[in-house]
Amino acid sequence: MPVSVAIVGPAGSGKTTLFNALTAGRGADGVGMVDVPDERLQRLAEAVNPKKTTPAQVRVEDTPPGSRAQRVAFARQADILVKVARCFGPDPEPVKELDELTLDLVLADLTSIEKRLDVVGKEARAGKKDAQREAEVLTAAKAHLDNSKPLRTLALEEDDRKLLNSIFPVTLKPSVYVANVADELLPSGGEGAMKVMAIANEEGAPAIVLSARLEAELTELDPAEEKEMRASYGIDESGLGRIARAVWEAGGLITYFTAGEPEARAWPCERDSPAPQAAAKIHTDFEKHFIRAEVTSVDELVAAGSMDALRAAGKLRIEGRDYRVQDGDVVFFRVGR
Ligand SMILES: Nc1nc2c(ncn2[C@@H]2O[C@H](COP(=O)(O)OP(=O)(O)O)[C@@H](O)[C@H]2O)c(=O)[nH]1
Ligand SMILES: [Mg+2]
Repeated sequence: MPVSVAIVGPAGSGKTTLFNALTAGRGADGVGMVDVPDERLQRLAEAVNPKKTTPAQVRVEDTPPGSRAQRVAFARQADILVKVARCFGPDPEPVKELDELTLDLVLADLTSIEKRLDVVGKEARAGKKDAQREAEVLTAAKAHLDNSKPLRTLALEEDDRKLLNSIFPVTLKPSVYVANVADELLPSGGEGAMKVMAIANEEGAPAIVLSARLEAELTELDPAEEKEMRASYGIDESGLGRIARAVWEAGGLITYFTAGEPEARAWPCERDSPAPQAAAKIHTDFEKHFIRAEVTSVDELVAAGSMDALRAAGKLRIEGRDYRVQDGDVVFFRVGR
């Protein structure tokens, strides 16, 4: 399953424009699969010369028109939220508009928590095992939401956080903030962008400054023109590249690679995943049948030219099931059957 990203935010903030920029106009009905640019995969492919090169993908969705409830439901089905704030045009009010967005999401979680607390509260009073702790966590979460704060900013132990999963909390989702600014304010973005970054900082969420309209226009140029145009605005990386990195950071993801003759491929994976779990990204059976991982780095593989050459030289690290796969690892999984 690819990582799924929902573009959310107030009306007129540039969500659809950003969607078109990210999908280079190839999305349909507000949904698009987007290849994540990664120079490491390119270098690997040049060295290994595989038949096929497969980048990591994200599924990007634009908020469909609809009621507030529908917009919340839309946000709820995504893994990661990209929150777009309007910092261009007349009288931008990014703080007010982002607060309103947060409030919509907070109210949705509050409603779910109240319903759940009704049930769990009764169970706790009846002495049902585990209900006591869940009721406590829900009560703390409710108090936090009552203060208009997203659950993201409530300090919770991992086990307690899991207890909240039953309500599918939308304010617990990782977020990336996008300050959508007028292109004359690039690259810094000016006052509006500063305010958006301050909001992001408070939540420990990454923030990006861009002009969605400029990004959309840039997708229509050939690479050389695009690069030159970007440079004239003082930007050295595409909006897509920057958003992808922010999504990885917010979502706690890393990328590892496989590089064989048939295919060189980038695999998104949760940070700190043990090797068998990382292997399951390739095939679910790989987790159960995991034997060992043979590991190197992109640079070493590029220098050697192939996994086989490194193996023959005894330069592949052998790692067991406790190994945590790292960002940038190139891995060959040995699996049994
Ligand atoms: N100046 C400027 N206008 C933009 C930018 N991004 C979007 N817009 C304009 O803002 C309006 C609303 O954009 P849209 O993407 O439809 O917003 P949505 O309602 O959030 O989907 C459109 O007229 C866009 O052309 C931008 O970066 N700069
Ligand atoms: Mg729109």
